[in-house]
Amino acid sequence: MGEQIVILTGAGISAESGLGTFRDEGGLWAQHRIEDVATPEGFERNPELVLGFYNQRRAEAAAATPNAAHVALTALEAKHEVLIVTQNVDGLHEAAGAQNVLHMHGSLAQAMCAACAARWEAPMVMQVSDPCPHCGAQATRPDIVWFGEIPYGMEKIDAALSKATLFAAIGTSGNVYPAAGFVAEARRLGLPTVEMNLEPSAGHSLFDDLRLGPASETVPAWVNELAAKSTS
Ligand code: BV8
Repeated sequence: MGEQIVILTGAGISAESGLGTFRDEGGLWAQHRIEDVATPEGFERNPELVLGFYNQRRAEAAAATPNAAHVALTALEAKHEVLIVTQNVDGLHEAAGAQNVLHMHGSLAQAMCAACAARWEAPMVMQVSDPCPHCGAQATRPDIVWFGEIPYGMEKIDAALSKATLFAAIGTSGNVYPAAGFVAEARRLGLPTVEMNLEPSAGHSLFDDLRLGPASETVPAWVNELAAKSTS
């Protein structure tokens, strides 16, 4: 078997599939205040606004198709042990055929009940009046990790990093923790680290290898390089 690779992806890997990033020019945080749409307090204050924000993104994500970067990562799984830890809430890694994907910030495809914590497949359009299918409370929300909430899969991510041989970060600005801290953990473990991004991230100096350009170019090139190495 080849390498054991942990790959952190962010909004940049889905940009060429037409989905907005957060902090780029005209990005989602230019159109909405984080505290209004991506915090539990914002949901408490105005659930219609928040459900509307995620309904819009769910529709956009459903209409998007994986790009060459998502497809290239799926090809990696054939030769290497890969865990894709995505901060993204779209389903494009799965749509490209990736098997081992961990949505640490949740997923647009899932809904949950703020009253009983039950989870189910989200309808395309969520309404405040929707009753929870399990307890009947009108407390349904997107199964998304908002600021101040605990990301999913942290133990699994730590375990994967501790036995990894390579860490890569693709299309993430490195602003949001704990995801932005994974590269420091990888270095502490002595792993080689590579970043693929349109611009250097906030943590770029922690990466051994920085490949600038659109993910649809840098990711297939990186995957081909790994393939060439593992056959030599
Ligand atoms: C937690 C919801 C405790 C889902 C999101 C002060 C200091 C340090 C930390 C904190 C602090 N104050 C508060 C915190 C904690 C806080 C945090 O980090 N705040 C930041 C802003 C300072 N974090 C939290 O609250 C987290 N929870 O800490 O709990 C804890 C900690 C550890 C263990 C247990 C408990 C919860 C964070 C999750 C919040 N939810 N969103 C949604 O609506 O989508 S975060 C949001 O930002 C998204 O999830 C997104 O994934 C994430 C990161 O954004 P990026 O993916 O990086 O996207 P961005 O636009 O920023 O960058 C795009 C990149 O792509 C750029 O680099 C660009 O150049 C590049 N790009 C663009 N086009 C392309 C491209 N690259 C390649 N090709 C292209 N074509």
